Amino acid sequence: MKYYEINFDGLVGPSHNYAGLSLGNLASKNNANLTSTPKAAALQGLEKMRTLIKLGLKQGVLPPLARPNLTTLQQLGFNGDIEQMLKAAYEHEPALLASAYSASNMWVANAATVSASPDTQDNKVNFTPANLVSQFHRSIEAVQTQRNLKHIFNNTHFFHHHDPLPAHQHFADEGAANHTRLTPEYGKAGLSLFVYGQSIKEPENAPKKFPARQTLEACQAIARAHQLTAEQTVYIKQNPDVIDAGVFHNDVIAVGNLNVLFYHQDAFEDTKAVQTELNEKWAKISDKPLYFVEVPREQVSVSDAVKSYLFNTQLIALNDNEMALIAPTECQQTLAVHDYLTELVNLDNPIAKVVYQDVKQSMRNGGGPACLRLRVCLNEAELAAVNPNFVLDEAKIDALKVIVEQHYPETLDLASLANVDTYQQIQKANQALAEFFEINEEF
Ligand code: SUG
Repeated sequence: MKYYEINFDGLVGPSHNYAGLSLGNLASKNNANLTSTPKAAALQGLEKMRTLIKLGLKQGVLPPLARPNLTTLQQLGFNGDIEQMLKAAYEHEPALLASAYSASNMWVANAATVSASPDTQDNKVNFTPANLVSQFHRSIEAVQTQRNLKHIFNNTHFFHHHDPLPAHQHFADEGAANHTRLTPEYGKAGLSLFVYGQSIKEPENAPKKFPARQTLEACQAIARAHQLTAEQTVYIKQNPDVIDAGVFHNDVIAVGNLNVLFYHQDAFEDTKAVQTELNEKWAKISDKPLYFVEVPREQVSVSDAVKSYLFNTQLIALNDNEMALIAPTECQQTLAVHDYLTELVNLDNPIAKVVYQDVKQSMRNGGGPACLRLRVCLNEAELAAVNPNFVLDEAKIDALKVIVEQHYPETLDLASLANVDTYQQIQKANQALAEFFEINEEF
């Protein structure tokens, strides 16, 4: 049976704003309080989805979580009517209101870890929603994300849904952003690479400035729950220095797909050991070459990689022999990165093409093309079991564009979040999306 890697993109929600909420994410801090343009942000995301369809890939979509999250505000003791709640939260602490309003669920690379059915012992696609405990505004995503995933992948014959890991720093988990599948073919058992920032048992070996958002203990728990075999699982420690330089997820410094791992020389604590283990484990599953495409620091500094999001590119298969990178336009504008990419497509590896995509609105909050998508590997039968409302074609993209054009705010700043008119406009957009996706608005 044929297998596909399908990108499910997070649709940018109508409350997209810049609140500087993410410690360790340099773009989020640097652009705090900038005026956002939710309409432009969602349109940019939709155009990226269209690009993938035009390149011949199957494309899915995950709906934005309804915001503001009033349950969270109530839990924090903000009560009364809407107007009172919004005002009280804003006056007490604007960041709390911004957290309840955050559209951060658009970065669905952090929605869940997904294992493909050829890799799991129950031969089902396994999902574990990320608990996202490291950042308050993201920790409130897990409950709704799990509900959405169960609704979209709603067939127990094909899909196995696990609960998020316990909500504690010990098991801090940020989902697919720290998980990579290398495989000779989508339909064959592959290697699961779990990259972590720290082990709870080695606090001395953690980054000094910024939090490590993924623990080894979380990775191990997911591998156990998804019943991945030890021979096909590799745990890799991130270099703590790059976390302190703004690499808050592994997908800011590495990306892999099929038989290619594309990463920066400084990404991992011990690159040689990583290569050795991967080569050994790969040799047991395939005769095909495994490509390590390592970017030397002399050519691209960690700082340029973080600024341009060179590694937050989507590495996609165009056909059996060729792959392409979907890169943010910031890669074109960063000289060293552009020079590197021009050279890369002529080197001896399957990456044959770079497609530049404008996702600036998301980039300003530290989310590039790869943050905006959750990869799900599915065979034809599994794909047929997916709720079709979440599998896109260009006509559906056009219909979503109409909703965005009609209902999304042109601009938002933090003060406007406390305004009841803004609330009502966002509610209308939420309702239109709920109708389109046929989901309960409270989702
Ligand atoms: O968790 N930014 C997100 C960006 C997530 C990027 N995802 C991946 N690398 N996979 C984060 O830091 C900023 C929100 C704000 O500041 O308004 C934010 O949540």
